[in-house]
Amino acid sequence: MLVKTVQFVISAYHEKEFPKPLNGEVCFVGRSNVGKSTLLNVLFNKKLARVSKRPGKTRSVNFYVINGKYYFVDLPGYGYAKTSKEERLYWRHLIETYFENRKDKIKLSVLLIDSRLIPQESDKMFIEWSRHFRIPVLVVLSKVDKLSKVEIFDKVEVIKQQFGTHVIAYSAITKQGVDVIIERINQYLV
Ligand SMILES: Nc1nc2c(ncn2[C@@H]2O[C@H](COP(=O)(O)OP(=O)(O)O)[C@@H](O)[C@H]2O)c(=O)[nH]1
Ligand SMILES: [Mg+2]
Repeated sequence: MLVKTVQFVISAYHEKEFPKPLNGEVCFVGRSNVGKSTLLNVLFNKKLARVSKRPGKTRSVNFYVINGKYYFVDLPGYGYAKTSKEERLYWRHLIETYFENRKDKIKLSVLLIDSRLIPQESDKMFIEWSRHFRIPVLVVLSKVDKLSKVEIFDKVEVIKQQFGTHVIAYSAITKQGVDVIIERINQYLV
């Protein structure tokens, strides 16, 4: 079991509110509505993170303490079309500050990509950013319950070629891929 205990710590709207780093953090990113909060709840095995029907609602960096010693960090969704330029710049700033201040503590960033959408420029940017900070990236293709086996296979190949990364096909509904995600996070945390 990856998560034995979990406590919500803070929704930080400003970097000044970030809690002191712990010696091992995993961050979760992806455009809004990709299924990030849902994945966190699957990993927590309880409904702690807020799941919303409408995209673009989370602007905060949410910190959860796992097993009393690690942070799981829910970063704000990026690249949502209806947000203003100022907001997008502020998101970027928040994430960049989080990375810069804690790069030695962040063991893995989990990037979620919606299997029904074309990968975004912001997804690519995020992978390059992580590489710059030498943070390993785990790419998770979300909501694959909406796709056929062939479509999933094709999508995985497209992402592999575009981003040069391994991809895990995942669904919160069928639980496909959950064991692999947990296994990979475990590997990086120890
Ligand atoms: N079909 C399907 N829907 C999902 C899945 N994961 C999340 N959702 C739905 O997608 C919407 C956004 O989920 P949420 O976790 O709030 O996304 P976030 O904005 O990335 O945190 C909600 O309506 C979820 O119920 C999945 O694996 N399959
Ligand atoms: Mg969310």
